[in-house]
Amino acid sequence: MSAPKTVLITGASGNLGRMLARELSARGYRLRLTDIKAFPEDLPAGAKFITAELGDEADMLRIADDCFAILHLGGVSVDRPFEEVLDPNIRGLYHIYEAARRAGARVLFASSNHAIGFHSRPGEGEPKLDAPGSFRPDSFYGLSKAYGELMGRLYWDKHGVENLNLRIGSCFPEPVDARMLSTWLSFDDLARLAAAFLEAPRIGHAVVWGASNNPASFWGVDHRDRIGWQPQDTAEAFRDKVGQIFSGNPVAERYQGGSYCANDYSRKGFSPRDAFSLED
Ligand code: 15L
Repeated sequence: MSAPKTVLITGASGNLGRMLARELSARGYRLRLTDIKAFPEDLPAGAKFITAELGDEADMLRIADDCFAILHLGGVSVDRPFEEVLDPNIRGLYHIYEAARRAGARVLFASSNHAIGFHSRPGEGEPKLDAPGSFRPDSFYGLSKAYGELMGRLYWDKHGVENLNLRIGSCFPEPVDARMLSTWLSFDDLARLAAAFLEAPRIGHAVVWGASNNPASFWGVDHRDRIGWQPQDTAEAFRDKVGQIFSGNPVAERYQGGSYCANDYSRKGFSPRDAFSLED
């Protein structure tokens, strides 16, 4: 039997990192976990934890040494001011890709719907947004995710570092509002995607929408066939519970990124009725 592959998970102490550590440990992977915060529970079998900052290049190169894959969940994961995003998400991302290049590792980048958040939500019968569509970041956080995806483009084209950019919608135990009937990604679907990513023979540079099998999804085609992933859960099961929970903000309700679009919004003249003039 061949030796287990070593997988590095950054941002391992967060909700998604802990869940993936448990799931991948159960699937027999040897895990290296890192975060700036201590791992808040018992380490799963076969896992080693190292406290480190993404902004520290030497640490990142050392931690990723010999890894087969990096699941990069680390960094700022919500809408924050530019200065807070800069070091972990911009400089840190470069360290992750340099580490992957030197280790010969593939990268699963936890991108976000906020890289495209200023696309309008499709109405009934209107076309959904396809993955090759344009970036329309809704925040400095979303902008850092667009940069991360383009970093993956560069490292594949120039260095052959394979990468999958998962544009996560809303990955929580359950949807909590009407928007998440479109954007929800279940923990189980994410775990199945991570396993498929690790097993796929060839990925290249791929972009996949991180949402469960939601009929109300905003999103269309992507590269999921490259890893043979099909989500099995659906937000529709929660429609009765959350289908009437709206933000009350017209900017948030118009765009895919929701409240991230409305935060700090200062464009003059917005009214839901003239929204079409805002497309360009
Ligand atoms: C994200 O990118 C965030 O990490 C998460 O906290 C949610 O805000 C999610 O997007 C979302 O759009 O629902």
